[in-house]
Amino acid sequence: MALLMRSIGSPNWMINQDLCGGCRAVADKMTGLNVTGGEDIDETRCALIVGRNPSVADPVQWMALKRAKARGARIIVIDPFRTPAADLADLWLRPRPGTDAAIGLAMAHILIAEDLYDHRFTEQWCYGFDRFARHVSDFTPAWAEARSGVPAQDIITAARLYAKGPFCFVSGHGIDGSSTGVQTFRTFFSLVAITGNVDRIGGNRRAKKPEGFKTNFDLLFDLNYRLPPEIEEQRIGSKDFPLWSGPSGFQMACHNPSVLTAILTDKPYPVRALFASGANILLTYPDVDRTIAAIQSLDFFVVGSQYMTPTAAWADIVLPKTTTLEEEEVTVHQAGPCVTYTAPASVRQGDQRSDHEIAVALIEALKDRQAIYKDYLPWKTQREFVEFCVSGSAIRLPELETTGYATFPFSQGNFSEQVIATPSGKFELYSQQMEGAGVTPLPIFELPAHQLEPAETVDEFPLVLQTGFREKTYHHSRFREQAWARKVSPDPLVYIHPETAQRFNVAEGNWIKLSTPRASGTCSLKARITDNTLPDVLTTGMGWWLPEASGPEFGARTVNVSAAMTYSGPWDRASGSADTGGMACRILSVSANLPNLS
Ligand SMILES: Nc1nc2c(c(=O)[nH]1)N[C@H]1C(S)=C(S)[C@@H](COP(=O)(O)OP(=O)(O)OC[C@H]3O[C@@H](n4cnc5c(=O)[nH]c(N)nc54)[C@H](O)[C@@H]3O)O[C@H]1N2
Ligand SMILES: Nc1nc2c(c(=O)[nH]1)N[C@H]1C(S)=C(S)[C@@H](COP(=O)(O)OP(=O)(O)OC[C@H]3O[C@@H](n4cnc5c(=O)[nH]c(N)nc54)[C@H](O)[C@@H]3O)O[C@H]1N2
Ligand SMILES: [Mo]
Repeated sequence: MALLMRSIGSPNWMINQDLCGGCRAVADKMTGLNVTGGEDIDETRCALIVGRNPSVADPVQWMALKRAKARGARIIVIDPFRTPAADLADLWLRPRPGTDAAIGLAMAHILIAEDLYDHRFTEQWCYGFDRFARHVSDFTPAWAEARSGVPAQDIITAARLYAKGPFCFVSGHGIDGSSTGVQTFRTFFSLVAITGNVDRIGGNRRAKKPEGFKTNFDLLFDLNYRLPPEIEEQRIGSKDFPLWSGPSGFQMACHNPSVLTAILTDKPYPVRALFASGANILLTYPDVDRTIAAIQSLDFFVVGSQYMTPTAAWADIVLPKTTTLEEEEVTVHQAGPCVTYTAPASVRQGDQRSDHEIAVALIEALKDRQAIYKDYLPWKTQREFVEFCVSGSAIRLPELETTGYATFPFSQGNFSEQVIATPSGKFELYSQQMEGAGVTPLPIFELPAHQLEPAETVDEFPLVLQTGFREKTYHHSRFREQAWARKVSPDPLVYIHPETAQRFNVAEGNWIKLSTPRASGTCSLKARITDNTLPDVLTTGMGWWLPEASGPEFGARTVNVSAAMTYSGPWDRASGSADTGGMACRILSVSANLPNLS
């Protein structure tokens, strides 16, 4: 999709990573760690799980964690919600939403104050340790307790457990998709770095791949497939979020909320057409009203999807797409680590095409109209592309097809051969690239959105909203049209603490209508009363719509939590991410039944 956009000369490719793993990815790159996905849980002695609900979100990781626990590894969980992982944990820290960075900094404080860090590793491989050590000397566990609500003694215990190592950091969306996410991730990545748990057995492995293998992600940066810098500089978001959108940014993608603004205001320049594929943006971008307004104002809107979603319902043209079950793919898995081959598992029916085929056919059609800047998609079929990915490596596709996976020679701790991609060539506790982009170079604690509100707003919006809590039944907005899934999980739930329920006269099964500051819409969710969630914290999922309701909205403005959220800031200074949790919120009304759909 990115190469299709480049082929028509547009630098404006959007991806929903700003709301997903974008904060982690930026922090990972800025520190040079490059460890995302490389948790060596099977060999670890201590796993620190922060903002992750693995029993739902990642069953393979969950099985590894249970195995680790069974062989005596320690599990520490940081999560405001009581998840199965919290029940499994030896130590469960329960912070107020969005305050994790305070805990990370205080753990670093203890590791340094009690001399529990790795001297040799920090001297040889970390940049800015002295500045970092001075910086964290103020952030005592008592300071962190005041911000997070987690007892200082528990933070000290966590730091000491962790120091025993080998230790591995397992993270999730609970601290990502947030306006403070990059700094929060940096505090925890600092722990990984100063204890030397990088590329060590039982630690966090750096991303590796077979020699010569090319990934989709490599192509984004490959100079053979790049637009000229003067075009890339015009990417929307490039100026405000250079680390994300700029020509030397990490993601090579737009700042999505600013694209919506461009559609609505023509600033910084008009955007008149949009092609949405593999994303259900009406439901998964915050502020459903505004997304609809933007879509409605476009001259041309195309959606690629395998079924009619609320996003597709607004399109001028819907292109019927295959699902991954009908496509083939090769992927590098850092968790293995290995390369896997996925064969099409079901036969195509009817007239449908993959994204690759759609892109190739569009480029051909546009060539006839002289509308192609340069053809950046030389692989005419998915197969040719898969062959290209493996061609430079020792892996042979026919063999890979038979075995399904291939391991590759892999060494850990090879720091001098596998260079660390930072200006200093070391893991940067003090990030020079962030400094260059005008972002605080040392990890800091930033107030979460709900604590940034002025007192009057807090009076009006006394609760905190957490969204995106995953369910086994669904994948984001998918499967609501499947009868079996709706039977298992029929309603959009919101978890509410018994005390909060009493305070707002909410009974089990009532429908709560809620809103947040600066959002234009509201959302109605069905109450489930439980002390799994903290008092005053409402926890809910995401992606809800009702295929049985009337289109084109299918209940998107009624039961989808994004309708009650804003995409207009605050934004993370480095990644541009908006908040999917930690917002102030209020209960507008409580009723026995779901209010009328709109
Ligand atoms: N079945 C299923 N699996 C999925 C998905 C799906 O939709 N369905 N989606 C996939 C995708 S794309 C993603 S990104 C992942 C997401 O899955 P995870 O990474 O597990 O993220 P979440 O489920 O959003 O939240 C994880 C935990 O973070 C906690 N949390 C919320 N706020 C905070 C906070 O301020 N601090 C801390 N420490 N914790 C907090 C929540 O209580 C929750 O227990 O799941 C993937 N797997
Ligand atoms: N409020 C709130 N919003 C969030 C989040 C949150 O926690 N809270 N989480 C964010 C996160 S982490 C993520 S990852 C995003 C997810 O956001 P999206 O990616 O928009 O979510 P999906 O529902 O998975 O939409 C995928 C769409 O792709 C199409 N599709 C489905 N399966 C296939 C397939 O096999 N092949 C192809 N080619 N297309 C397919 C369908 O049209 C489907 O609707 O949402 C983000 N938005
Ligand atoms: Mo995600």
